[in-house]
Amino acid sequence: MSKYPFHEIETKWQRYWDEHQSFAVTEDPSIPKEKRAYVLDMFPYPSGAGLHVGHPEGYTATDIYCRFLRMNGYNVLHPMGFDSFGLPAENYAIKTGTPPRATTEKNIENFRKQIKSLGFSYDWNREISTHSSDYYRWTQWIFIQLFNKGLAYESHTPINWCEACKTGLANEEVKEGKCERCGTTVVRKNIRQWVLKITEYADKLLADLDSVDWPESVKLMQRNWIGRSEGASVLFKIDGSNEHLEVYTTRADTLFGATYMVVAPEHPLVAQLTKTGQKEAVEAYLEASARKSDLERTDLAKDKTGVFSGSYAINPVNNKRIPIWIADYVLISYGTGAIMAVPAHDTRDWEFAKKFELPIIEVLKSEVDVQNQAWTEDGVHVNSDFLDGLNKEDAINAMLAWLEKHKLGSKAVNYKLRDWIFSRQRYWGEPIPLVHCPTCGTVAVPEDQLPLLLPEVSSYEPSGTGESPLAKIDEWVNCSCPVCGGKAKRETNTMPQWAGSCWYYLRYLDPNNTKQFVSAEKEAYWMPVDLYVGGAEHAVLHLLYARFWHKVLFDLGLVSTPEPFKRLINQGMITSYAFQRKDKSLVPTDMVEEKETDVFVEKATGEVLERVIAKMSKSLKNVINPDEIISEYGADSMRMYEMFMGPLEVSKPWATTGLVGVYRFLDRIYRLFEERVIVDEEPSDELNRTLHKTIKKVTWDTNTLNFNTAISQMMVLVNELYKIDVLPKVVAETLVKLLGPYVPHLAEELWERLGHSTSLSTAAWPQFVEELTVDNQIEMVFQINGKVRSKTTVPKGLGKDEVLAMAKRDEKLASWLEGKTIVKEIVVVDKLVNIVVK
Ligand code: ANZ
Ligand code: ZN
Repeated sequence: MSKYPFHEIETKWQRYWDEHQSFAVTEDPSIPKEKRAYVLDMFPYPSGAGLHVGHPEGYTATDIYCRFLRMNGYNVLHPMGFDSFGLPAENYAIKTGTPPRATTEKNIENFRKQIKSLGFSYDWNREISTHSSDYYRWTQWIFIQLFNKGLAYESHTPINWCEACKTGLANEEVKEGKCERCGTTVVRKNIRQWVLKITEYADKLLADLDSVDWPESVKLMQRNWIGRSEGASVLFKIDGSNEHLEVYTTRADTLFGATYMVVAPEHPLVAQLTKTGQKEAVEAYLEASARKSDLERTDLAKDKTGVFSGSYAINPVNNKRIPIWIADYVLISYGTGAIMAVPAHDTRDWEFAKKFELPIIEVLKSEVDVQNQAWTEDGVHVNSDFLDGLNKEDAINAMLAWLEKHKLGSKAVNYKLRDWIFSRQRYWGEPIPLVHCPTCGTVAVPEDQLPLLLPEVSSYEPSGTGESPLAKIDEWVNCSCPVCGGKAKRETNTMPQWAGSCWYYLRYLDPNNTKQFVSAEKEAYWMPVDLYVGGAEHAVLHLLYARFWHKVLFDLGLVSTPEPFKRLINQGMITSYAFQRKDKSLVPTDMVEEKETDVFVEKATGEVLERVIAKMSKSLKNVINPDEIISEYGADSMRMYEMFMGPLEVSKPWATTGLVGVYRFLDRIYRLFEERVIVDEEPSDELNRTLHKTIKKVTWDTNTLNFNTAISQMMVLVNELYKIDVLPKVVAETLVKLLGPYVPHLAEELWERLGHSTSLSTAAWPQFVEELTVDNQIEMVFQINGKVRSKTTVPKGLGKDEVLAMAKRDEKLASWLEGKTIVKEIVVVDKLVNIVVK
């Protein structure tokens, strides 16, 4: 068996593409807009661990699509770069003293080499790294545009703080109360920070989701994160004072059931509401709740806590005096930070009322006793005066009208979305280009002084006090004010890692422009991104932040489309098999033995283990290293296997046996071309049909990113070719073209061997003839008295008389008809003829 020399082939063609700049792309004005495509991958963070198998999955998918589009006459932009600011390099610097720049650049080298070893058709002339000053100069410039537009402001409200990372975090970076990066429980800390007014774009961010072709799940996550809520703001007079307490409610219809009020511990009126006798209790309570995270405070399972303020409010609809409590299940950051509590119809209020023995009044006819449990569904209103008899929706409208008439309330809209906490108290990020001047206030660094370089430091340790390591460098911090020239100090916070990825897709369009972040012509030539592929974990982080910046740039007239990414696809996760004991604990793969097919036992104990699907992890020793796979089976096998595993969007377990199967398939193709004589002849009718069916299916499936089924069809064709001894040239060439996007190295090699001197990547995609792709021959069944007596193949759509005549001429039927009388003739077109005889 001849060995398939993938190693030489792959090295040869990677060098060829590099030398010939095969995938460098320019803005050719003669190509119309609909024949241009911008296909984007989520760029990687160059971690020390190198590429993992998840990266090539998305990258292969986009690469196949790009190569396919090029062969179909498209001008394709397909760039790659590195998201190279970020905490891991900095944490490594703290541990080892290696500067983050050195680590990052070494990692980038490695990543680039690994990515190149997979033969992706990137235009490497456009490579960018977010940590390079040529790049972050423009990240800083965009920040200044936001600052000048009033979209960046300094804030002192408590923020999420990770004690381990020693930095503030955005709400989006807090997952179930923990730091998204390190898992430490997030606490609240009062530090000065820079915040971006993403909330100003809440409505646009929500509305424009309807205009993009994205997975519904991602749109839903963004909608929920933005969390638009429609309700009413209602004013409650504070008894014995001229002040009002304003609440936000989605259930104005339940006002007659509001039996108490609650304000958040941070509410500005707390001090004023607290009566002398309650002072000590309130202060103790405020202190205790300050130590809790939002999650602990709002967790439904947690016991409700609170303290009475000593004050009362007047319920505007019935003038009843109701107590005002302070409780931390009400968040200061939502609505007005105060609520009217309706314990009969809200679970949290009900729990609170039970605990503190507050009255519970039913205002919707309930199917339960509201003294025993809250009724949160709809019902006819009761105990509600002018609302009695109305359902929820009508009652809300009636109450709103009443409130507006009496000037006690109005319609209101609220969002869950909070402004984006944008500053980090860390070293390895873009310095925020602002200067604090005692005379002029906070001013932006002038454009001609950008980039504001990140200074070299000797210690990367964050202070933990809320200042970045930059604060320790006096020569850097002390500067002169760009406005008045007086002594001033630089802002020492840095930007979060998300900043660089908010606009990188724009820099690829014009990576070397020293005058602008992107030229208007190039932006208009390519944008928006036609296809964006990446992991689902970015649904509300990167993808929301990038949309926000893009919309700001759009409003400034700096980009031409309101949305950056027209179509988005989330690749599924590549998981792995793991082995589980009866007690559900997992056994590292190297301690497992396959006794017989699909029977796995733990080596040490002999316990039979169940094979389950799990995330790849170091501890389970089931991490697949792409470098090893490539060196053992080749990049083409790796590419094709990852596409053959299943639909792009679903998560699927890695199985090396599957990879070997794909490798064998490629080996079979290689040998086919080695062993078969290739002749300039027309293929047989049958082969020609298989060929055209294959072209049709591969074209369709590649265009719709259904790569796994396209590969299956190519396998069908190759099997057919193994049945014949000589290979018609047109069939051989077509097969190579179809393989081109999938296994570009092998395909280029075979293309060259077929006598071509130019790269396959510029060849035209094969076309199919529709008639040849439909089955024209069908099997016709001939029956006598309902019993099948003969079969024959006939052209599809043959008329009744013709098939009947054929049946009567059929030799096998002759003996059954002889001497009989035909009483009936039944013909079902394209199916059967039944002759009834006596
Ligand atoms: C009275 C009421 C009666 C409510 C009822 C609900 C059910 P969404 O839909 O998420 O916007 N609320 C308002 N501000 C709050 C805050 N800062 N912290 C905690 N809860 C707050 O939720 C709006 C509802 O959440 C509001 O409507 C309010 O309770 C509560 F049968 O008012 B409702
Ligand atoms: Zn000044």
